[in-house]
Amino acid sequence: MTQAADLDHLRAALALGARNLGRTWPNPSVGCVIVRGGVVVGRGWTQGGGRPHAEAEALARAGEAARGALEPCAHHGKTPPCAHALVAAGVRRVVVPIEDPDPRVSGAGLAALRASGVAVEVGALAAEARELHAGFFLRLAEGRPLVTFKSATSLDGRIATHAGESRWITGEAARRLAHRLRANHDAVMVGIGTALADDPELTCRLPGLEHRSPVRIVVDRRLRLPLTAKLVRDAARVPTWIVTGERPDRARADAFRGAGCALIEVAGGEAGLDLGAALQALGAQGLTRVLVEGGGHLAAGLLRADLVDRIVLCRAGAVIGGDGVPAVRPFGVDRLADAPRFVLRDGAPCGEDAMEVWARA
Ligand code: AOF
Ligand code: ZN
Repeated sequence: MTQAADLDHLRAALALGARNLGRTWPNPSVGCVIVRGGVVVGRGWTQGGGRPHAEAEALARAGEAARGALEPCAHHGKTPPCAHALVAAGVRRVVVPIEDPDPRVSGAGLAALRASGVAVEVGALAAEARELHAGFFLRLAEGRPLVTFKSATSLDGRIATHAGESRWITGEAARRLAHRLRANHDAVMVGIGTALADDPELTCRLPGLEHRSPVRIVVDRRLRLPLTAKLVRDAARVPTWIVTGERPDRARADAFRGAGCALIEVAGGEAGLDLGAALQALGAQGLTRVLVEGGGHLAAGLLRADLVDRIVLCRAGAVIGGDGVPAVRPFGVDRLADAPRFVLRDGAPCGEDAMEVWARA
């Protein structure tokens, strides 16, 4: 029977797992707490690059009764499987919210534990765990990363005035939130329009979290990004991937590669790149969580193709009016029934602004 104390430990394990979101892809970021006589004797979470696993980390700090936050793996990868390690350590009872959907593990980790006489309980806090691992699950199920569109807008959904002035609509707290989001995503992606207009760095510049900058991706069908762009100039330090059309100009492609950028070629006609194919290609690279920071054309394309899973909005108490630049460009919604729908997951003040998190209905 899962008890109230188990739930507390599971919550702690989920919070430990959340620490390394954005750093473990293609692996999930798992947390594990080892409990002995009601006392936490070991805590662990998946390490950068996906290994060691959470259980191995927690066991290294030892204990006798375990509560983990995902089914312990059962396969032999680069490290021995966690299920065996838990048995060998004398763990008597394992509490996990969800089974691991990875076909190498699914059910086998729990079966291995049960076969060794370990009590196994599955299902508590399953919704929370599914949310934590939503990117990992989606990539396994559909081959693409979870897509979160983030925007900082006026009350009426504008990101700049008609004259192009955009700095700053929202305040300092919203900017910090944006950098935290960069830190817990595998990659941050913008369209070429934004890359040209803003010359962004797209790094995480929170004090102490500079090493958590994600992969930076520009969707640039015709390779219009200048080689002098900040994203290209420091591509050797922070990975920069350019999603472009098929058979790009050879010399230009070589110049980008020479500067340290990776090129990902996807199909697409005059209407633009096939964004579904682009996301499949990013999933094939191992990405599980992509943060889209705009601009309005990329957001519209993704929404039109029903490829946006979460929206994080920071709204400032300013009204710009209809001649301002919209966060989302037109994407051909004629009937309300065709509008992508989202449900509110979270909402809170963020400094002077308001923060909302929406999930695809
Ligand atoms: C766990 N604990 O902390 C994580 C797990 O490539 P490998 O050998 O590292 O294995 C990757 C798979 O292991 C991954 O697809 C997922 O099923 C599981 N991740 N399992 O017991 C962990 N990160
Ligand atoms: Zn493992």
